Amino acid sequence: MRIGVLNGPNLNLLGHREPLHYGTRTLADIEALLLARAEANGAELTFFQSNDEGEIVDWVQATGDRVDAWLVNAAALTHTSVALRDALAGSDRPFVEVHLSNVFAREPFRHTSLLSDLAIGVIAGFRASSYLFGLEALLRHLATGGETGTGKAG
Ligand code: CA2
Repeated sequence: MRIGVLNGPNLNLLGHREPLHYGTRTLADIEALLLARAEANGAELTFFQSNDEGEIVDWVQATGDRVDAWLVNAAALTHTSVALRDALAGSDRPFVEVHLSNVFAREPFRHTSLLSDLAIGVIAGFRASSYLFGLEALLRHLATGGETGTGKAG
């Protein structure tokens, strides 16, 4: 299984600021945790982070044919980006949406996601572990032929 791991704007700052919301691990720490878990499950990961919406859409377009699924923390683009929504839908690959923080315990504008209804499922609030739970959910979804979640995007 090949999985594209997408991180949106400002997540390059993880571990350096706002630990109350986002924990103390850096993005590199999270990628290392994911790699170890993926390796144990025979999965291959491709990582991408950008602060630029257009670059993210380009990456999804360019990578879609080479992955089976996505693990997505779109950060602020979660709440704003029709372009990313359309790119993920257009990739025809299932995805799990993850968030470090519990977005529903925060400002109202973070309660809306333009991605969630296309996702197999959403995991929020477990800091770095959200990514690990998301990866496990995705691998289980793929291994069981899509029996978990709605699988609307794939
Ligand atoms: O909780 C999450 O994972 C979020 O996707 C993080 C986004 C936020 O806009 C979403 O509502 C929820 C923000 C990522 C910003 O990351 C920073 C990390 C350290 C310092 C500053 C920003």
